[in-house]
Amino acid sequence: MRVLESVELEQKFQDKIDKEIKIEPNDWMPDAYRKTLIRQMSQHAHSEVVGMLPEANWITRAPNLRRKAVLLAKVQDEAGHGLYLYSATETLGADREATIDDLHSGKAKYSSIFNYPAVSWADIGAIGWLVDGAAIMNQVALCRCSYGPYARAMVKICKEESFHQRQGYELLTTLANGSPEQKQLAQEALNRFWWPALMMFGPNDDESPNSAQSMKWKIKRLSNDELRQNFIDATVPQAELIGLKVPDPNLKWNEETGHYDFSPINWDEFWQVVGGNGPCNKQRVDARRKAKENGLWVREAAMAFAEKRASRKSA
Ligand code: FAQ
Repeated sequence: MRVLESVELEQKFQDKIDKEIKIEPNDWMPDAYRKTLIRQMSQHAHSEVVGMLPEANWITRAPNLRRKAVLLAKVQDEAGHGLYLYSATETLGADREATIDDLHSGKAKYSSIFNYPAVSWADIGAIGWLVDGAAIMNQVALCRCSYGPYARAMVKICKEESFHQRQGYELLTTLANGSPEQKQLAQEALNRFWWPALMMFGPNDDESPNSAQSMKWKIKRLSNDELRQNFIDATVPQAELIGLKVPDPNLKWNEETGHYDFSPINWDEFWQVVGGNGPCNKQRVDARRKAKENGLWVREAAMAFAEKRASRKSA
């Protein structure tokens, strides 16, 4: 009887998804749907927060006041994205503190890209152009995700990411049109970030264990490979427009498919980075752990204030 009930509930749930009706926090949902969303959304939140680190490192070294103000605003936006996403994850019953502890213990994943260092000012342009560009390609599809709070958070996030992508491209355009040394800096940044940006979309579809179910539940609308191809098709002409060369000898427009062909991705490198062995994994998690320790007095003071106010009200 109970098995029958759960089969019926699952069928009704899938019918809703098929009819494009959003799933809201108090609606019935299969445990596996809830778990998948908590996994993806918390990883996404962690990515936004860890993603602040490579860029924040350059705020004090921005070459002028305008660049500094823009970078500061961008990094603050990423913090805001992390907060929306942690809140959206809480609507599924996840405990925020436990989620963050998983990041700090090294248990939780976050995007592979943020384990690469930003070694020159041009890397700040490459991060905006390529990393935010790849993030938008993925997140525009997530605006149509079946889970309401995630889909709605994505709408605002995408608007801000568009500004980030443009500021990165504008920064690299300026360098590419500058002195030969500046152009070289821009080219080197593209060389460093191109392949890691392509890896952001995750493993190839036939190696992606979560994709089939996530597509059925309309959490994902486009596959990892489709999004990656769309990103390449959109980005290569942008590189050409500013006179930079994409570091792939096999990159070629294919008239028959209407897409660019490209070289195979180095998945060994990807799995090494995801497994904790990238150039900056340890540094990134240590920085977040330290930030939590340093903020302890603020949390304690806020709690003491809240308790005092509550006891005054009840007196
Ligand atoms: N890095 O079966 P799939 C940003 C893992 S936000 C690390 O294909 P799925 C903004 C995956 O978790 C960037 N791990 O997985 C910004 C899974 O492991 P699990 C973040 C990765 O979930 C810009 C395993 O591999 N965006 O950049 C990665 O169906 C600038 C098998 O993979 C999001 O998180 C990776 N790149 O598809 C901030 C978007 N790829 O969990 C600051 C939301 C895969 O089973 C500065 N997430 N893995 O142990 C998604 O759309 C999906 O989760 C994918 C992966 C597409 C990332």
